[in-house]
Order: sequence, then structure tokens, then C-alpha cells
Amino acid sequence: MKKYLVTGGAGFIGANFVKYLLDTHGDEISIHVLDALTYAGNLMTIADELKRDNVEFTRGDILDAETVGRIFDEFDPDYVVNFAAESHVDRSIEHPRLFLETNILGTQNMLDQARRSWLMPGTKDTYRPGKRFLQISTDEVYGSLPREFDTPQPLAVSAEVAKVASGRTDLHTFGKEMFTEDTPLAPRSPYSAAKTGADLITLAYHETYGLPVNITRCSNNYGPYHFPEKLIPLIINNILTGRRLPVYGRGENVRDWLYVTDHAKAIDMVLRHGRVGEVYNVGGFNEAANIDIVRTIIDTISRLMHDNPGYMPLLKRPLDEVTYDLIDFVTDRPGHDMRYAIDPSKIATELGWYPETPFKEGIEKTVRWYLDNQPWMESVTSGEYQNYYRQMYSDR
Ligand code: NAD
Ligand code: TDX
Repeated sequence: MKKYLVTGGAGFIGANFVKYLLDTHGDEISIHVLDALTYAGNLMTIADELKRDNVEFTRGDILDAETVGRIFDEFDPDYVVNFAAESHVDRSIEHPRLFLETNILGTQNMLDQARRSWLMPGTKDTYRPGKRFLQISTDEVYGSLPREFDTPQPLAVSAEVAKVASGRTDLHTFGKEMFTEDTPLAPRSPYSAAKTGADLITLAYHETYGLPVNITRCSNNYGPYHFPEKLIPLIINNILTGRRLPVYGRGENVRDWLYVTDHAKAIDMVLRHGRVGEVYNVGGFNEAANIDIVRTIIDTISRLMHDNPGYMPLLKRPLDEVTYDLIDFVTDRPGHDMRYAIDPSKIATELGWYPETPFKEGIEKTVRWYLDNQPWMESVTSGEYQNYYRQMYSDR
């Protein structure tokens, strides 16, 4: 029975990972979720999972050596998956220090406790078998790519990757260059600089102490339970609640969208089959300009409302107002990265993973999920969570 310690498991990707693990492995695994429940974490997200005998939860900070140390001693995880982080670029521009503390020092504390707990007695760099520390990183550590094409062009991948990804016929790109694992790290925001610091300290623990680590660097995830400060859930929420739709600059920045369950699958494959010490890029083969994402959401909500009048009470504005006229082009994010594009060839060829969910299918599932789960949206946007965030600042 494998034991997973999942930090940040009450947040967006962490919670979807916990759900994926239970759907895939059932009672053959056990999970301990460690989460500080900042504004971005919500126990409602994993309420059903917490009812199970093989899932436990601790509310705590990854920076707290005593709490983390106790979990290692009592639960003795085989796998640590470190999702916990301050994750929103715009907030990092306002509050860089909190990002450095959580994302770098928090990761270092997790690595320290893993090292202490997993070390074979009497040795300095030999660890008990079957242990793995996975640091969840981001494509943003590679910096920004140019956007070279006005419209997306078909993406040519190697024959080996095409064979793995044979279920996908919609691969396309906005430029000739993509991020590989060898692309030099060049973060440009306080958030991505902090995530880069976490990557470097994770690799340093591998080189210096031999700790069995991996890093995954994924592109923009989307799907259920995404906090409505991020583009896709923010646009859905604003349409429903009668607000306007803020698009930074001209909406031309490109992101590579990955359905969150596909990402969860990649993480579990790396834990179980990845080569120790390796970095794996995880991408969606699915670049899109922000303006097109926003238009797709407007079209999808409009169509679903027409087809299912039962959803109409959720809409706090007349349906005929749900048009592109709701878009406001607003002041751009400072230092806004133009384009991210992840090349996932390594994980495809080494581990047989590829992003299975076409965007058309994933975005429809996502919009429907938000329509069907408005109590969740109301809960995560309530004042209680905002207050907790303020508390976090004052506690440190
Ligand atoms: P999120 O903000 O939705 O969730 C973060 C979770 O971590 C929350 O539950 C929060 O309560 C918890 N947390 C924050 N600080 C903590 C602390 N000090 N101690 C314990 N728990 C703490 O983030 P997400 O979108 O789920 O991202 C998860 C990870 O994936 C992050 O490391 C992020 O950098 C990375 N990532 C996210 C994306 C994306 O598109 N969302 C893309 C690439 C990488
Ligand atoms: O209101 C908005 N309007 C807008 O135009 C918001 C919130 C965003 N945007 C733009 C900025 C980006 O180009 O949309 C794009 C996506 O923005 P976010 O959802 O904030 O994501 P991004 O900055 O790309 O970062 C995300 O992907 C990489 C996650 O938040 C990070 O945690 C992850 O590392």
C-alpha cells in the first residue's frame, strides 16, 4: 500500500490529484493532505474524500517544521507531492515576500523533513527504498516565448510522440520554439522567481544529499475547483454574476491549457515510473490566446443556457447580454509573459503520457461543472476565506 503526503491538497490541482488517486487506486493507497487553508484552499473541495478511512487531513503550514516533522514520523509517506504554494501571479506583484517564504522556504522545509525521515540509519545519502519527493513546478520558470503567428498553426511532433498522442488530432502552436527541460530558467515575475528558487533547492537536495526527487513543470491547468481569481473561472463567474470581463492588454498573450485530470495522471506516472532526479515537462499541446479563451467561454455559456433553460436562474443578467460586448480591455499585468508553450516529448516517450482531453471537450466539462456547483463558488468567495488570507500575512 503506497502512502501519499499531498501538500496543498485542498487547492485546485492538489484536490483534483487526490480525487484522481482515489478513482484510480481506491483503497490500495492512503493519503495525508497537509494544507494551511489559505484563501485558495477549501475543505468543501475534498469533503467527500475526507469521509474515507484512507484519507486524513492536517491543517498546517509547510513552513512549520514541527507539524511537517510529526506527519513524516506518524504517517511515514512513500511519496510526497508538494503542491502547496502561493500560486497567483497578480498577487505576487503585490506581495512578493509571502511568495518567497511559502514557495522557497516552505519547499526547503518539506525537503529537510523528507531527508531526515527517509535517511537509512548510519548513512548520509542512502534512503529507504520506494521513497520519492515530487516538486510541482510550472512552465513559468522558463520565462516568456515570442508569439510568432497571428493564428495557430498545425504543430509537427516527432513520429514517436505522434504515436503516443495518436488520440489527439488538434495539436497547434503560435510559435516555432517551445520550452523543453533543457531551456534555461529565466523567470520574470516574483511568483515564477519563487517557483524557480524552489526547483533549484529541490535539485540541490538531490545533488548534495542524494534525496530521491523529481520535478514536474506543467502548463496552465483548467477544470473543476479552480479558484475564481484565475482567468477561466474568473470569466465564468463574472458572466454569471453580471460583471464585466477584464482582459489584460489586447488579450493576445498565449497560454498552453492542460486539463487538470490529465495533469494528475502525469504526476502519478512520474512518481511511480519517473527516473530519480529528472525534470519532466507536462503540457497540453493546446496553445490559445486569452481573447479566444474568453470568447469560447462566452459562447459556451450562452449555448448551454439556450439548450438547458434550467440553468437560467444562475444568470444574473439577461441572456441576450452574454456577448463579446462584455469584454473590457484593461491595463496590462506588469511584465506580462507573452507566450508559454510546453514540449512534453520527454514524458510522452519515456512514460507514455500525453494530454488526452481535447480543449473543446475539457472546456465544456469545466463550464458545466461551474454551472452545477454554484454553492462551491459561493463558499470559496465568501469573506471568511479572504479574512484568513489577511491573517496569514500577519502571522508570519
Ligand atoms: P491553489 O492556489 O489553487 O492551491 C494552493 C493550495 O496550497 C491551497 O489549498 C492553499 O491553502 C495551500 N497553501 C498555500 N500556502 C500554504 C502553506 N504555506 N502551507 C500549506 N498549504 C498552503 O494552486 P493550484 O493552482 O492548485 O497550484 C498548485 C501547484 O501547482 C502550485 O505549486 C503552483 O505553483 C503549481 N502550478 C499551477 C498551475 C495552474 O495552472 N494552476 C500551473 C503550473 C503550476
Ligand atoms: O482577469 C484576468 N485577465 C486576464 O487577461 C486574469 C486573472 C488573467 N488574465 C490573463 C493573464 C494571463 O495571460 O490570462 C492569462 C492567464 O492568467 P492566470 O489565470 O492568472 O494564469 P497565469 O498567470 O498564466 O499563471 C497560471 O499558470 C501557471 C497559474 O496561475 C500559475 O500558478 C501557474 O504556474
